[in-house]
Amino acid sequence: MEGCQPWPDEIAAFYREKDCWRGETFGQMLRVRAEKHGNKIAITDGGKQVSYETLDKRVDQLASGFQKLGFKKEDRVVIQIPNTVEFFEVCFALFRLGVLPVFALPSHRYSEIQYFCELTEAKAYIMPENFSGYHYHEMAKTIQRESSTLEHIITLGASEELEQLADLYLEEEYIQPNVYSNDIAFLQLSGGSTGLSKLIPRTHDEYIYSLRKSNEICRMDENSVYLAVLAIAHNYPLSSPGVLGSLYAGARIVLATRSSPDEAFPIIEKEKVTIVALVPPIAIIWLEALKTRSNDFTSLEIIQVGGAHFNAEIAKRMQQAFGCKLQQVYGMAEGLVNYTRLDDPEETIINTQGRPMSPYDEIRVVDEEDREVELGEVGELLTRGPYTIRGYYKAEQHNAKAFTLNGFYRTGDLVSLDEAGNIVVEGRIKDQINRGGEKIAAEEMEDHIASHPNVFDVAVVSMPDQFLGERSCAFVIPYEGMITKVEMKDFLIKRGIADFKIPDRVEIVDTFPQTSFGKVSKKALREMITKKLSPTYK
Ligand code: J2J
Repeated sequence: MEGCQPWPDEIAAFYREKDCWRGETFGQMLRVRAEKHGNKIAITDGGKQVSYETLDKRVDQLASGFQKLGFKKEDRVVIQIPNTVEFFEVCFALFRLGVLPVFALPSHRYSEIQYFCELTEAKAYIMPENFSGYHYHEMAKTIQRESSTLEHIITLGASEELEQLADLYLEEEYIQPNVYSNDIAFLQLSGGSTGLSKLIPRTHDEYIYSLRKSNEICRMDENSVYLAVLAIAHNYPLSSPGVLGSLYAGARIVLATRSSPDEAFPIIEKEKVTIVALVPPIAIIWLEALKTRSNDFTSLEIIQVGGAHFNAEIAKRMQQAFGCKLQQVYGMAEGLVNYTRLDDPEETIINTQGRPMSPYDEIRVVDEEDREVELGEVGELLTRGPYTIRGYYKAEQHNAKAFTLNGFYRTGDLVSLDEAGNIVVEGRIKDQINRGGEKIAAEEMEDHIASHPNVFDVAVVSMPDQFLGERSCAFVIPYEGMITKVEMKDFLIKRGIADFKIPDRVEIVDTFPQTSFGKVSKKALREMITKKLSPTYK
């Protein structure tokens, strides 16, 4: 497909020969599950229960409606759908037509959605009427007015002006195009480090392989009940093993839209949840909340924690407090996912981020000259394998830097390996802030902030935070006087930027410290703000 790097033939042949890629597609996978599991419940969404059979049928009805709108194979559709049944109906309807969903997050706003629509030349944008206090319709209309490709704006809610998803479930037959397992199934978002998020093309073959391996490691089967509290468009709750792994296993998904103990704990008890995926800040809240609750957690077998650094002391307490297995997950939307195994020694589960899920994952830990470092030493992690991309979507120039000549993805993460091959994430070289699992590309925010009329120069860095691990701090050199955090926030909200990216702190300075090459020293800026925040952080 245009803009996507094809897998080299001999490598694709190798992964097929090794039975990693089995020729399955998502559309067909759901059909097979529906035939097998019939009226077994696939998704519980509040009071709503949807069986495998019903899901499959609704997906066909929607595919018929989408085809009638003119959606064709290889079209792109930006979807911004919270944790609801519609997420699955829309995704699988698009999969069956060979149309690519682009997975925006509910927290994205004008600037992100507009960019995804423009970059992918999206034919449609599907969003809720409102979610978490935000109304999406006005933003959608503005984006459509400015776009030359967006033919359809489809709301999950009610509207007289916009098309309504509810009207698109048609009983009519539709023509199912040939969708092949090596076709691109969707575009996932990268956390981003240089400029705006890059888009990640994933094929049916490789993504389904990652689900199968995840299921094996997490022992997912028909009896599993997966609770989704994180936004399921994100790669981690989507695929590690996440909601798609659950469907692959014939398990049941329970959807929640909030991760608070008030919402999640009673659900775990009532629905007899067996596995849940968390990011570290939520794990901390759950651990604290346990002190004052008496919910029954006996069904819970695995709590996964991933997406950002997880403190070892808290990991230890977590495992004891919930009386179930803790699993650390270190993954990336670009591919490679590492898990601690359920039968690993406690030391490994607490102190490491696990090891690659596939025997065909290749990892190298290298120094600045791409030379492998000694075992136990820290270096950048490079990886390639049966479910790690070979290039971003429409990003040739960036790809030349983000991948080695022989196809290894440069993760930008600093790691060390132990003797058993477990990875410990030690830091990163990419210019990104990991705010409790939500990724912020420093450069993207710098570009936004630099457009403020009173900003002469800006540098965005991470600062330590006990709860989120990191927060973002913008060092600003103004033309004159001051810029307050409130002023900055108002300015950025008006530009339409996801809330989590807005700097948590603004520091006004006269100059930036420089490296010996005359570049802004972000290391020195991080040290400055860390020192200022002491005595909490030494
Ligand atoms: C430290 N840093 C981590 C961890 C990710 C499973 C789990 C997570 C993601 C994800 C994912 C970390 N400790 N346990 O896609 O399928 C940081 C690293 C990594 C980046 C990727 C999955 N787990 N990270 O978080 O694409 O810096 O995917 O390169 O959002 O998050 O972010 P993302």
